[in-house]
Amino acid sequence: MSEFDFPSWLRITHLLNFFLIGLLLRSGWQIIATHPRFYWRSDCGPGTEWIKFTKRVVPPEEGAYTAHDDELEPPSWLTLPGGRNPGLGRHWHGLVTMLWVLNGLVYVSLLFLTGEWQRIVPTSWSVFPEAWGSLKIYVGFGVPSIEHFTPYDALQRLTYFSIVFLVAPLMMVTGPVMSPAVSSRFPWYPKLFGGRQAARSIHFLGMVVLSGFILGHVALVFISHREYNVTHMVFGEYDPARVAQATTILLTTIALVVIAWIAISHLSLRDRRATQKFLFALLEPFRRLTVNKLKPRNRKGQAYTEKDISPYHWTNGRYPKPDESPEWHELAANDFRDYVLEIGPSNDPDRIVRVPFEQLKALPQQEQIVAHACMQGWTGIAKWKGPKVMDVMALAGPPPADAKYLLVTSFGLAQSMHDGRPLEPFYSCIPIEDCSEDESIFAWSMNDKPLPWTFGAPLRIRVESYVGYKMIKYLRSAEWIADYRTVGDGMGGTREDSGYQAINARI
Ligand SMILES: Nc1nc2c(c(=O)[nH]1)N[C@H]1C(S)=C(S)[C@@H](COP(=O)(O)O)O[C@H]1N2
Ligand SMILES: [Mo]
Repeated sequence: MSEFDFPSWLRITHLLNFFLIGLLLRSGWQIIATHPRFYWRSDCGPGTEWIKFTKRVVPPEEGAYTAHDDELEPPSWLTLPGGRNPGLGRHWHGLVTMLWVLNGLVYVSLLFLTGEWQRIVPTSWSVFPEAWGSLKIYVGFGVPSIEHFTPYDALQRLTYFSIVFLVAPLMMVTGPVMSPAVSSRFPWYPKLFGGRQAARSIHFLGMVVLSGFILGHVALVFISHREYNVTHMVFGEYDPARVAQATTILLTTIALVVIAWIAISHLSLRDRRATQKFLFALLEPFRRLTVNKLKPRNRKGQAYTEKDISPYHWTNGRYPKPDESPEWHELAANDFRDYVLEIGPSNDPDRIVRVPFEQLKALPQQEQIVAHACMQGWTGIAKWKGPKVMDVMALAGPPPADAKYLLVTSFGLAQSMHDGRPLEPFYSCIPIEDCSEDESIFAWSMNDKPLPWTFGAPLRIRVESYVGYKMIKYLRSAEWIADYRTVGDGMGGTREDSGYQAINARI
């Protein structure tokens, strides 16, 4: 009936695609659950969402309700891995993206190498009227007759072409906008899509189209010429004698894939630390080859201007409670005039250098209007000012020869821990190369005013190629260390220890 067969490479990449896309959707939904709101504007102001998946109302006062308070806890049958595990969801999304793109490249390359591309690439404008004809038949609950399927009918060809050559690439180009390393190196890139939130919304809409396609596609396999479809999918050829066998194999395969999707969620949760380490080890080489090479260029490119500054800026982490840090409150009572930044080594109090607030402000200052991106998905644009991290650290002398990371700690405790342990002081370890970036500063000013309490008073760190969880607020001390594995649980910071996130926060 047709010159096209269903070679084994086609059937294998198709099955792999089904398995992988399920993992992509499920880990994507996990990420959405951390900030179930979508915007076109980069402000993310409450009430400016065009769609949201939560009924919670955000009070207009910044900091009264944190993004962390807004997180949902999706079930493991629906998302990967389920629960409040955005860190693991993000690792999975990254890993599966790479596998899915690789599988897609194999599929598309073979499509062109074998000449089979004509099965899905329309070669005549008549595909539009013909597809319209098919659509009318389906809408009337009919099925186009079998002669049209050579091997696909016009509507199928048009749909498959759009999914493979339009929707999938759109997902691939909007995904990297979420990476602060990418968008601070190429500030023009998010603008191609109307900003980071618009790109995130487009990514979301692409997901909706893909999900709708999958549902319709699977349904039509069974509704429209089932015998023809199932034997092709399973055996590679139409064989009326083996329809029952093909149907059984197909349904069993679908059931096994669904079981595997859910099993992977449960396996990931059995030992979250092991999952975190396993996925980190697989992803880190890729990050080293790509995003690690990108240094921010916001300031030079003047990515944002005063008028872009967000009227509402989400927050995460609250200022210390009085009983958590009486010290911080004492300093706050006097507008932090007596604040000093302690520059380690913390194990040798005699060698700690105490830098008074005035001295920090007297160093050369750097100002930058930049987008802060939380790994949950929200952004806020603000103007930050302060001395460069390396200039401040130099006040205590050159870094020791074995210095590889800057350990920064804060006053008070984390707002919450992802694994239910008692609250710990918020800390982070930041590689020395990233501290040396042009835009890495200790900020004491936000939008031309001293840092408000909510946003980290009196001092916070900014590393513009990172998402938010590395940018410690309420800074108490900073010290060079040789190895982050010697601090806390040894994962690189509070969110890494108890939220299973990655020390490399460039995506
Ligand atoms: N001390 C402290 N610093 C912190 C946090 C925190 O919980 N405690 N949260 C981090 C996270 S996850 C983000 S996104 C940013 C949020 O910064 P903002 O509240 O100024 O918007 O702060 C980071 N720094
Ligand atoms: Mo965050």
